[in-house]
Amino acid sequence: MTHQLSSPDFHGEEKDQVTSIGQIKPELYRPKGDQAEGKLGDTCGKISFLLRYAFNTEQLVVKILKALDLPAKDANGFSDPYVKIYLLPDRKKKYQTKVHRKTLNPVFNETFQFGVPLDELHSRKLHFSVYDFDRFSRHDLIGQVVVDNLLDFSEGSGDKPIWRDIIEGHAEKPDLGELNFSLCYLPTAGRLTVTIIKATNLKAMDLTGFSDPYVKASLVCDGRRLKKRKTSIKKNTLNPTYNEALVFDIPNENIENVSIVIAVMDYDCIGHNEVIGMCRVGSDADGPGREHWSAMLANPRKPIEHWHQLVEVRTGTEWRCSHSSV
Ligand SMILES: [Ca+2]
Ligand SMILES: [Ca+2]
Repeated sequence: MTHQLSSPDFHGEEKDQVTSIGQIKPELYRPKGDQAEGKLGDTCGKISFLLRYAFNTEQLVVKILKALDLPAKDANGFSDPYVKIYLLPDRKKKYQTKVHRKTLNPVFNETFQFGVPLDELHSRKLHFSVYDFDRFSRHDLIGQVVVDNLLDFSEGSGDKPIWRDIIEGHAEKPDLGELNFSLCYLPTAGRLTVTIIKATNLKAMDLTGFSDPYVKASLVCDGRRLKKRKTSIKKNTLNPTYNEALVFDIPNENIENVSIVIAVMDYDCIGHNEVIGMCRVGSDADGPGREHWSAMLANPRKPIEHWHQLVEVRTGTEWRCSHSSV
């Protein structure tokens, strides 16, 4: 069966065939296998911080001071360390320090505050994850520290540095962030509106500890990118809000045969913009991407909103729409 391609977005644009996703080098995204890994549970350096509880404002105030004797994660014999900090069990709210280039003994001196009522303090845990920043691959987890008994610390004046051994942790799933967007399809007009709402907890791509994210959506059919649309760029943030509509013309007879690849990109004024993470929606997408698409088709003319976990860039066949004969 052939599909009539009558709509403007179906006139494939040759210049779109080589996209910035195509230009990134997939070999740079492979996990590094050449590092001598220690055993899980080994210590790998120390970290020091100050901790105090501000009773009047019910804030736990954490100042990350420095780390010592971190392991080298890069071939140059150094790491580019930074620290992420959460107050468990809440993993949504997290902070991170700036990245310190080429050092095993970084001095952070950054202060973060978590709002937590006094009567909850005993049940919360402070969680530090030390990472090695890499521009072109997954950031390596160096190790972690968990601090409990926060109530005990709250009674001190908070001016005495606390030292903890950093324990080598499990390599987590890459933490690229989540994207919230809605899909709305008008069957008669043949119009798909992708409204990019916001993203949270994006991976930091810049040494500032932030990224300059924008979102690029591409209409894909039969492995070909037919059209792409972009949001504006939000500078220096890991939690951008867009509320921007990206509109594609897709005739009703083609809607089952296309997918939308959505990439969250980091803008850079020098060099290539890099992909932070991506997701895909369509009839042949993976679980959440397919469910979102089905919900859109089942509810014509209604915006259907979903959160999507961003995944690493993939190349090749996954982007094809398998049953198109275009
Ligand atoms: Ca590095
Ligand atoms: Ca950037």
